[in-house]
Parts: sequence; structure tokens; C-alpha cells
Amino acid sequence: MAAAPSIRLVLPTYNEADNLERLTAAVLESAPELGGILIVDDDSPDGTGRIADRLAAEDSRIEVLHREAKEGLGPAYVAGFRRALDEGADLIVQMDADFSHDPDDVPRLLAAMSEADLALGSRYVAGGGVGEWGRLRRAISRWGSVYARLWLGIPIRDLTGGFKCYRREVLEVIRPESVGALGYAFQVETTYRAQLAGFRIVEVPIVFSDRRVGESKMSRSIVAEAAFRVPLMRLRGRRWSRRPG
Ligand SMILES: Nc1nc2c(ncn2[C@@H]2O[C@H](COP(=O)(O)OP(=O)(O)OP(=O)(O)O)[C@@H](O)[C@H]2O)c(=O)[nH]1
Ligand SMILES: [Mg+2]
Repeated sequence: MAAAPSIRLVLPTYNEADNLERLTAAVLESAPELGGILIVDDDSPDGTGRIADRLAAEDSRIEVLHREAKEGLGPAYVAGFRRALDEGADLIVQMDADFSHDPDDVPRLLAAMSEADLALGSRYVAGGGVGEWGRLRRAISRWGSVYARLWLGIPIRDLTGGFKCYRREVLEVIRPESVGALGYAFQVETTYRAQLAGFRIVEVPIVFSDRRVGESKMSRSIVAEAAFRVPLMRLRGRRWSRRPG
């Protein structure tokens, strides 16, 4: 029998003190096949990092990567992916720590990996959706994905989501450390590179809920970054067009 793949969850946190403990417990319960959770905390002022240390001391499946300052989601993921790869992970899951991504959806995302190299939790395929978001937030997300899809000419419906599972080879080929984006554009570019490199991408319907506790970190600059980076991705995309070796 083949050995079970080693699966790690990378969980970026910034001021998630009221969510983190419940979230790690819920994920470990719903997806016991997870080999470990790597919390990547950017020195959250609300003490999330200390909570993470306590959780790690209590449960050997939990580990913490402390970073010195808030640098944005992209760099936090890059650091987390690097650590997960160095530790030999075969599958690397990423999700938000604010319960917008349902811990009970993790097993479905993992199941999709039997026929995919990259599985995306998707709000914009049949069966997916968003919860009680305001009209503006809804429109930005929806039209952001359409905007990116039209520029990039790829069939993915939800390009900006942050609930994903990568096969390690994908991260080795697309080199997220060279993406540079901080916000949603990071999600778009990693998926775009994977598509151009010929990897199999599957969208798994999810319902995304608004964060229940904690403050929103969505900002105008993150949306603007995505708007200007997407056309640049298209221009530079050719170099990623190769099939994985
Ligand atoms: N390490 C780290 N984590 C971050 C940073 N920015 C956001 N996060 C975390 O990344 C995940 C997604 O960020 P959110 O702030 O929920 O972004 P969003 O879902 O677009 O917006 P809101 O839910 O409205 O705040 C959450 O777990 C955050 O705590 C950052 O700069 N560094
Ligand atoms: Mg959120």
C-alpha cells in the first residue's frame, strides 16, 4: 500500500485571537488526515501569536512561524509554503483563520486532489456562494473574478479565493516567492501560473461566510493592487507556459 500523503495546513493570522483556538480545533476534528497545522503570525498586536504558542505546546500537530511585522498575506503564505515544503509535505492546504472558510469543507477539498494538482474552494461555481456580505463587498469579489478571468483568458470562476490545496510539485514549479503581490493578486497569480504550467485545477463549491469576529483587513489598496497586477500577469505570463516535467 502506498504511504498516505503528508498534508499540512498553512494558516496565516493577523489579529485572530478570538478565532484561532476554535478554528484549529474544528479543523483537526473535521480533517484528522491533516498531518499538521502551521500558523504564520505577523506579530499580531492582539496576542494571537501567544495563543498560537500555547496551542503548539499543547498539541504536537500545531506549529508556529512568527514573523516580525505585518507584511501582507502573500509574504506570509510564501514563508509558510517554504516551511511546509522543507518539512516534506506532499499536499499543502491554505485557508483563512476567521471561519470564512468552513473547517468542514477541508475533507472535500482534499478529496478533490485525487484528480487535481490544485483544488480551489470556489464561490462562483454551481453549489457555491457567499453568506451575508454587503452589496459592495459582493460586487467587488464577483466582478474581480470576472475581470481577472477576462484578462487572463482562463476558465477558472473564482480566482481570488484563499481556500486552496496544492500538490507540492505545483509550488515547486510556480515559485510563489517570485509573485510579489500582497493581497488578492497573490491568489490570482498563483492559480494563473499553475494553469499555464499545465497543472490540473479543480474548483470545489464552497459557501463563504463573513467573518464572525475580528476586524476586516480588506482595504482599497489590496483591491487596487489586484486591478493593476492582473494585466501585468498576462504580459509576463508566457514564461510560465510549460508543462510540468
Ligand atoms: N500573517 C498574516 N496574516 C494575514 C495578513 N493579512 C491577513 N491575514 C490573515 O489572512 C486571512 C485572510 O485575511 P482576512 O483579513 O480575513 O481577509 P478577507 O477575508 O479578505 O477580509 P475580512 O475577512 O473582511 O477581514 C485571515 O486569517 C487573516 O488573519 C498579514 O498581513 N499577515
Ligand atoms: Mg476574511
